Amino acid sequence: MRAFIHRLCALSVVLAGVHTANGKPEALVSSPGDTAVIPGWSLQSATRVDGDLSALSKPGAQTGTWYSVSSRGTVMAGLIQNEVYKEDDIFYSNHMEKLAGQAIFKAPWIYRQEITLHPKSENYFALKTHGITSKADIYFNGALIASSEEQQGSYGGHTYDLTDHVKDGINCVLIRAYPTNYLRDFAMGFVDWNPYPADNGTGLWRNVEVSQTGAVSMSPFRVITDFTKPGMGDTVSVTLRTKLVNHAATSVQVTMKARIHCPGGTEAGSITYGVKLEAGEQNIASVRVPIQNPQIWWPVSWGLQPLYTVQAGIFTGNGEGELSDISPLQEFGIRHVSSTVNQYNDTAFSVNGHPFQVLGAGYSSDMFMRFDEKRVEKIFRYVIHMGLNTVRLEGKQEHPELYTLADRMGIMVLAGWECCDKWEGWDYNSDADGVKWGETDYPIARASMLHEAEMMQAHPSMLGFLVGSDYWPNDHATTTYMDALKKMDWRNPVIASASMRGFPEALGPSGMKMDGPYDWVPPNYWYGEDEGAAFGFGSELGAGVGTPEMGSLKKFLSQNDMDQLWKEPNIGLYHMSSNVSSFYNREIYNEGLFSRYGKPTSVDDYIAKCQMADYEATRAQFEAYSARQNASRPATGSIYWMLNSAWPNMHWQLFDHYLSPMGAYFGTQVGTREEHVAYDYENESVWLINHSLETEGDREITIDLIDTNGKKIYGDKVKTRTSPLSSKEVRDVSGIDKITDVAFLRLTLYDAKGKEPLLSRNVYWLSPKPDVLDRSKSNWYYTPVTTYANFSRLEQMAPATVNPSIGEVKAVNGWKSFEILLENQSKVPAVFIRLNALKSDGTEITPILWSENYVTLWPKEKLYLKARFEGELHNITVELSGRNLNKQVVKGPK
Ligand SMILES: *[C@@H]1O[C@H](CO)[C@@H](O)[C@H](O)[C@H]1NC(C)=O
Ligand SMILES: *[C@@H]1O[C@H](CO)[C@@H](O)[C@H](O)[C@H]1NC(C)=O
Ligand SMILES: *[C@@H]1O[C@H](CO)[C@@H](O)[C@H](O)[C@H]1NC(C)=O
Ligand SMILES: *[C@@H]1O[C@H](CO)[C@@H](O)[C@H](O)[C@H]1NC(C)=O
Ligand SMILES: *[C@@H]1O[C@H](CO)[C@@H](O)[C@H](O)[C@H]1NC(C)=O
Ligand SMILES: *[C@@H]1O[C@H](CO)[C@@H](O)[C@H](O)[C@H]1NC(C)=O
Ligand SMILES: *[C@@H]1O[C@H](CO)[C@@H](O)[C@H](O)[C@H]1NC(C)=O
Ligand SMILES: *[C@@H]1O[C@H](CO)[C@@H](O)[C@H](O)[C@H]1NC(C)=O
Ligand SMILES: CC(=O)N[C@H]1CO[C@H](CO)[C@@H](O)[C@@H]1O
Repeated sequence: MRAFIHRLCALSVVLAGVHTANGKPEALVSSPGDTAVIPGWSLQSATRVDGDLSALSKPGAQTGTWYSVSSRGTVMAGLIQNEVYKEDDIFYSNHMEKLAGQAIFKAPWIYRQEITLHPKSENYFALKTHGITSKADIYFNGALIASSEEQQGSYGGHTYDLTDHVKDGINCVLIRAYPTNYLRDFAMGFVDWNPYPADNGTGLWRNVEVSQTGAVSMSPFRVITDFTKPGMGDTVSVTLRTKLVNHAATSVQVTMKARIHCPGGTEAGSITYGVKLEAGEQNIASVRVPIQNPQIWWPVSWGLQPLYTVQAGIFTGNGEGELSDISPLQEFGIRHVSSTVNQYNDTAFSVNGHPFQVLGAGYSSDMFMRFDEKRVEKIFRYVIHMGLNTVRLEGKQEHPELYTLADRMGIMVLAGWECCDKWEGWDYNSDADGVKWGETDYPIARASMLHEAEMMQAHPSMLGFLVGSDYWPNDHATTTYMDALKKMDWRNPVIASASMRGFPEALGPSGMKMDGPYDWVPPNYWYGEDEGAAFGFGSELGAGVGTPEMGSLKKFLSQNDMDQLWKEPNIGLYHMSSNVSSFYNREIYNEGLFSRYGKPTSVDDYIAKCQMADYEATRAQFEAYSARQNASRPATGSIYWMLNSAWPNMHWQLFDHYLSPMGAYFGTQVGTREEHVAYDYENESVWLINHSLETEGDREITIDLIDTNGKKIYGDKVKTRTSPLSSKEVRDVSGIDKITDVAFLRLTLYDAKGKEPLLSRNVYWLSPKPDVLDRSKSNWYYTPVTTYANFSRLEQMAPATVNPSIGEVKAVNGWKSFEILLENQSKVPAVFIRLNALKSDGTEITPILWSENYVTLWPKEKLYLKARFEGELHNITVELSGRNLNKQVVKGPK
């Protein structure tokens, strides 16, 4: 609090908007068709603002002591931007706890900005919001243009007419954002993910825009195509729709002229569309354009992502008159997405006519809703590099940029509303804490759905929208959502909820299961027949892993916090889920870890063991779902809970907050491989997995089982054939019963023509008996284990000597890459070798794309690994560590 007041007195930033070279403020928008984001704001707590807001919303008021913040940002984001709070500090240990419950966050906050406009007669001005948390009063030049009755909800986007209030010269926008309660308001809560931000996400988390038009304005285009699958002929019909509004008090004749461009930039078609609009009339302009030899958009693993664009202007008269408005440049793709609920009531998606098995993970926004497009791009690169094809957004729909990135990168997006809180406060739902919906809530739900559907509609990356999460919307809410989606020409699947608890008649069964696990289960769990095991569609599930490596832990945990990790395995931890949740401690995880890998002897030993357990866990989940992609009850999809965290966290992530990949990441990367061989822990057998689309091929698989001394237990070679999008069990693994303590199983997959290329190589550590699950005692978040696998023999393994040699650095397009050859010089396997590339100052290079990591080498085996990263880094080193290896640091390429 002291820091807070100190900043208040010290700051005297005046945001005066954009200036031209001659010092005169430049108009934010100056001619019809212009739309501009209000570029920044002055921010202050309402408790520190004197006088009435109407007066304060007139140009010239003094806001010199206010904070200067970006175009979009919650209150906490703004305070961090102004260094009232420092991210490194509040994310450290439990420092954020002291922010919770402060009175300043219980009061409204004011965002204010002056903008220059030069109105002309017959021009119209509008203010566009895209959601303000939790609700807001909006003033313009002294007038209240929208009250908090109307401007409600994080997704409530509205357009307000400013025309009568605009002055020539300086104008002022002032927004009072009200504090947020997740149970009462349609906001973006974190439920049990992490501690809540002190402001509950209050404020202008999205941009506010001003637009200038002639008499007629147009909305962004919605795009509909009749494409369903390749081979339909050489023409696709594309229908483009936009809402035209006549703001004038007289009728007008207008003409819309649009151009569609091919991915390469050549023109694919054009439209001229004339219409007469009566005074105040709204009209949906709908035009069809044939596109010859269409270029089809594919998810990243199946092909390219060609994107077409459409943009239009609207002119008065028959097209020769004045420009009235311009639509935003809209990218779209030609592709088709559908879903069915199969005979088992499981949802199965198709993309371009092919069954599309979802291998995905749950995305989280930043805790303070900060959005950095570059960061999201890095996250999406990791998604692709891990072999995932989908992200699920649960109630965190983010900004249009996220969908554009997904379109360009070929990642599918399953969006939807948030679980629990206000969003699921339907009268029938006795499980939800949220305030029950009343009559005034449905218009907010409608505005939210309209706005988000309009934003998402044209994006080829959209796989579907889930109108409920843990629970399904009641009938009134279902109708509200469905009407809004229809109005926005929604063309993708709409799913009632992410669970099978029930469904509204209008939508039918969701076909998605939410039966856990969320906490630790052993790898063989996934090969079972219950709950989250590999059948049907798991909408959010995983073994709850994602432990960061030491380098990251030291950034956010104190020495005491780190000691607690292994010395007090059952204690609640601030960097786990929130303190009211079942996932506040690591009790279940730690019991499994200590029993299977042996009691840790230090924090380093604890983290090293965690990495092995995490790797096993994510690999098994994705392998089991892949193995059963065409089983008699197919595994149609799996969303790992979760992809990333809102802040530095200990679990539910595949890489950490600092974008450092760890065991959970590399287990996923193996488990999702396009062509793969996997071990079925339950059936003691080998599966051949194929996620690719093309024709059949011959393959050779090798199976090797050795003990901890490197002695052979079993070996075999299998020749087989493979077909697209399917998996089959090819051979039992013999010798599991001959394991005395721990054995290593290596599976390799080669092209049948010869040894190279190696398509997949996969090493397991196995104990004579797998873990024994008590499936009758499963609950919503895990299945208990009665007897654990025993890997404690790993602690007494003879040390291995591994000789690394690093090759030349290659630089291409701002990226650098190098190869590293690992060579095991010993007679014993070298177990779970981690490579960590460091900058010259000793800090970890992140993000980094390793071809694989945490590898286990056979005696005398050689293996090449590749690393790729962005930027100009010199004098890097690579640190090598492993289960039975002394840590060594190798000088990297210059
Ligand atoms: C945030 O929302 C929770 C309900 O989910 C509420 O208990 C808490 O008081 C809210 N915080 C603020 C600052 O209003
Ligand atoms: C699928 O769901 C419907 C509706 O609840 C139910 O009637 C039917 O029995 C279910 N089928 C199966 C195979 O579970
Ligand atoms: C849980 O966290 C809240 C908010 O930080 C705090 O007020 C409360 O005392 C905590 N409860 C427990 C049991 O630690
Ligand atoms: C899955 O496809 C493979 C062909 O690659 C086939 O051998 C196997 O029988 C199929 N599985 C089922 C259950 O149909
Ligand atoms: C596992 O093996 C059993 C017995 O051989 C067989 O009935 C079952 O179908 C196998 N399971 C799978 C998933 O292939
Ligand atoms: C998977 O199928 C594709 C197309 O059938 C083929 O090109 C590829 O070789 C197959 N992969 C495996 C592992 O057999
Ligand atoms: C686990 O394995 C170790 C080494 O092989 C052995 O000494 C120990 O008794 C085993 N523990 C249990 C509970 O079986
Ligand atoms: C790299 O190391 C060499 C000495 O080995 C030194 O001369 C050079 O300045 C270093 N480069 C950078 C960028 O640190
Ligand atoms: C593939 C291979 O055998 N690599 C080396 C393993 O280590 C021994 C030394 O112990 C070397 O002689 C091998 O070349």
